[in-house]
Amino acid sequence: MIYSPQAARQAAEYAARALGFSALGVAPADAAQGTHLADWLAAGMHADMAWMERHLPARQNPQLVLPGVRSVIMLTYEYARTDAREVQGRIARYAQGEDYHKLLSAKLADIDETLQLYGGQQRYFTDSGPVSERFFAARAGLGWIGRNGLLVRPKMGSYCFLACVLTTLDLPYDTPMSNHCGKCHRCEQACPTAALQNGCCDARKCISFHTIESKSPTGVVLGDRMYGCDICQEVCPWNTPQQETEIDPHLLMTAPLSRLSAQYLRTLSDDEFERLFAGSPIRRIGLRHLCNNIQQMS
Ligand code: B12
Repeated sequence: MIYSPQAARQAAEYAARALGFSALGVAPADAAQGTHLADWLAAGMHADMAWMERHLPARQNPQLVLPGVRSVIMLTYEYARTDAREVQGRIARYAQGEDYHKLLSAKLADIDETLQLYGGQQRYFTDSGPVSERFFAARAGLGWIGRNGLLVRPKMGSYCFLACVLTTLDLPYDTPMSNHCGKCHRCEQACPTAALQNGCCDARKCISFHTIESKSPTGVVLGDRMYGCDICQEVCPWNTPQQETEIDPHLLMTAPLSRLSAQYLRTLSDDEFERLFAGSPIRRIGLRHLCNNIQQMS
């Protein structure tokens, strides 16, 4: 089938906007990633996330994920910028509402269908596949990789999910933008466990890792963080919103959860936990891990 690359890209853009994504950019699938990820793994900074190691070849070569891939479409989706918790025990903003994997996958399926009309074959992920999403988002011109390791956007900051659609279509690419962190080191200085160094996040020290991914209590002092951590984003000057943003209501916290203190959550039965966290990303870690986190809070 003959298609115009511009028309296919435009169709993807229309779909993305209609589905609530805040931006779309395109990177060449063969963009050179350098040795950053391999170095990070060699230094053991992935802690016990063995899956990161297993997927190294695919992460470095999208051809192994989708043979014939030519373009990587990167998308951003906004989540809440404010902390909805009114009581002790903080929850990372990205996890305040429904699980984004499910929410965004349905939208990505829609973009896939749109591109099929142009003869493309696609695979799509949001934090669910062996694709270096930050790397491709930066390469697709959506922002730069900040000292906190996150994709930072000039007007919108870093509070967003990334999602990707790998496609066999050869779409027009975007130009990367320059890094605007300048001399600011606030994120590195504010991280209570010194997890950030030289633009690298050492998961072994990161509170987010310890409260979400780690399989056992780790002895890291979590402060008031019960699930995830946003400290390196809260102090980032680019997160002072310069643009009004509408947040998908599915990603906002329910009233009961905003009011239940960490100490109360520790007393939940298995059934109560399942009901309160149904559909939430927090459900994945289970009640025991949540209780361990609460115990480790200072
Ligand atoms: C593993 C992982 C984690 C781990 C490890 C963190 C880490 N920094 O890697 C843990 C559990 C700790 C974690 C925590 C968080 N995560 Co996380 N995580 C991931 C995951 C699955 C893989 C990231 C990865 O590959 N890490 C390895 C490092 C080495 O790779 P990298 O930092 O992405 O760097 C790549 C490029 O940026 C580039 N690069 C970076 N710096 C440099 C410098 C040079 C010189 C060069 C050449 C290249 C280069 O090279 C690397 C390889 O391509 C991604 C989803 C995905 N599939 O990509 C989400 C993802 C990165 N996480 C995300 C989020 C939201 C978070 C948290 C904010 C959650 C929270 N509030 O608790 C924290 C933030 C912690 C932090 N400051 O990084 C979002 C980021 C959105 C954004 N705006 O950037 C992602 C993209 C998920 C998503 N789809 O939305 N995460």
